[in-house]
Amino acid sequence: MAVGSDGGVDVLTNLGPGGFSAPVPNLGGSFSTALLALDMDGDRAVDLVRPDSSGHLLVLFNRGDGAFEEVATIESPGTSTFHQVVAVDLDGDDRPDLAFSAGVQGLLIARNAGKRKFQPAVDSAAGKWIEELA
Ligand SMILES: [Ca+2]
Ligand SMILES: [Ca+2]
Repeated sequence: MAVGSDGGVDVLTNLGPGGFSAPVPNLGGSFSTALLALDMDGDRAVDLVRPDSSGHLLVLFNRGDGAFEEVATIESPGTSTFHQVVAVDLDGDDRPDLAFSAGVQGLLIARNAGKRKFQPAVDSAAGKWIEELA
């Protein structure tokens, strides 16, 4: 289980029925307002997506042993405020893309280019305040 906090993202390992380990800081150091857990690279290991406080969206790829490595940093020019992040395959290539609401910045879309790479975020709702996504 991953938990966003003011210190970044903490990871609690599932120890079996009814228990988790103590939280282990994993790539901490910046504030997380939204957190998404799913397999972004198709290796069947759950990865994490979270914004930092500097206007970047970070994709932390699961090494397969419960630890995560930050591999992809998606720039989102002009904003440091993220309200919500969702993943959905927007272009039908079977790779989840990322959409995130950024308040006055609108709706930003970052397409998954495969091989742990993402295209730069594009504002898809210029001039509109977007806070919630479904
Ligand atoms: Ca993965
Ligand atoms: Ca896609």
